[in-house]
Amino acid sequence: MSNKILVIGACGQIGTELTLRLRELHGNDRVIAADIRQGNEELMESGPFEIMDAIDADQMENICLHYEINEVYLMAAMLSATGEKFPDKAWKLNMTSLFNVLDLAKEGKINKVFWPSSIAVFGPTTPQVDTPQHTIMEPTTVYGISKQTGERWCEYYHSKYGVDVRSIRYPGLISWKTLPGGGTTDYAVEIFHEAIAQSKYSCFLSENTALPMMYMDDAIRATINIMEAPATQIKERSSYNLSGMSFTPADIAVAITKHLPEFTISYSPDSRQQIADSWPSSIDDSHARKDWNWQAQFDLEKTVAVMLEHLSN
Ligand code: AKB
Repeated sequence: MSNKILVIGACGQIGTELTLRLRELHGNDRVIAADIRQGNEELMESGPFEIMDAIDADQMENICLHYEINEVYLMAAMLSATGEKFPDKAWKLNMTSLFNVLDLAKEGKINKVFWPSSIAVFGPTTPQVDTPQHTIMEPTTVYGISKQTGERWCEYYHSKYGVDVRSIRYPGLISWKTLPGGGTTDYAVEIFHEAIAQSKYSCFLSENTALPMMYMDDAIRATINIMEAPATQIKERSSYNLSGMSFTPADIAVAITKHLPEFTISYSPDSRQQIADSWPSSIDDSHARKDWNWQAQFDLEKTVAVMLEHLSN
C-alpha cells in the first residue's frame, strides 16, 4: 500500500500545524488536508485539500480510496465549551467521525489511525495532581464523555479487529498560527493576543485554576513520534497521558509581565470555570515516557517567549 496521509480537521488549531509538519516530512503531495471549511493560505497552497464532513462515511471512504490513503489523523472534534452548548451535535460529530475512521481501518482500507483524546476524559472524582495513566474517569462534559467512550472503542477495535490506532490525551494547547475554538483552555492563547493588542486581559477562569498545558511544537512532535513508534512499543491502545507544563492564569500573567511590564489581568469566571474545576491540575505521563520515549521541551517561560515573539511579528 502507498504511504499517503489524510488529515481530517486539517484547518483547526492542531490540524493546521500537523498538516504542515507532515508535509515537510513526507512531501506536500503525500499529505492530503480535509476539512469542512477552507484553512489559512499556507495550508491551502502547500498541498492537496478536500472539503469533507467527517460524519459522512461515504465521502471519507471515497477520499481515502481516491488518494490511496494509508494513515489517517482524525483531528475534527467539537471541544468542551462548545460541546456544552450543543451536546447532541458534539456527540454526533465526535463519535460518528471516529467510527467512520475505525471502520475503514477494520475493513483494511487504511492501515493506521491517530485519534486525539484529551484531559477532559477525567472528572471531579479523578486524583487532580499528577493524574495517573489508569485512574477513576467520570467526566462531566459531553466532550469528555465522547473522548472517554472513544478511548474504549479504540482499545476494542485494536483488541478485536487488530486496528492499529494510537492516541494521546492532549492537555490545553498553546499556539500562534491558528486560534483554538470552543475549548476551556483557550484562555492560554487569547491572553497573548490581548496582551499585545490591549496590554490587558479579562480571564474567564479564576486566578488559581491550574491546568495541564503544552506548547504546540511539543504536541506535534508527540503526535508524530507515537505514530512512528514500532507497534510493539504502543502498550496503551486507549490513549496516553501526556504532560508539558501546568500553570494558573496568575502564573502566565506573571510570565507575560516579564516581557510586557504594562500588562494587567483581571478575572471574570464564567461557565467554563466549572469545566476547568473538574479537570486535573497536572498529569503523570510516565507511561508515554517509558513506552515511546516522550519528553516535553517547552516550559512556561520558553512558551511565553516564543508566543510573544511570533505574535509581535
Ligand atoms: C478544551 O479545552 O476543550 C480542549 C481540551 C483540553 O481538550 N483544549
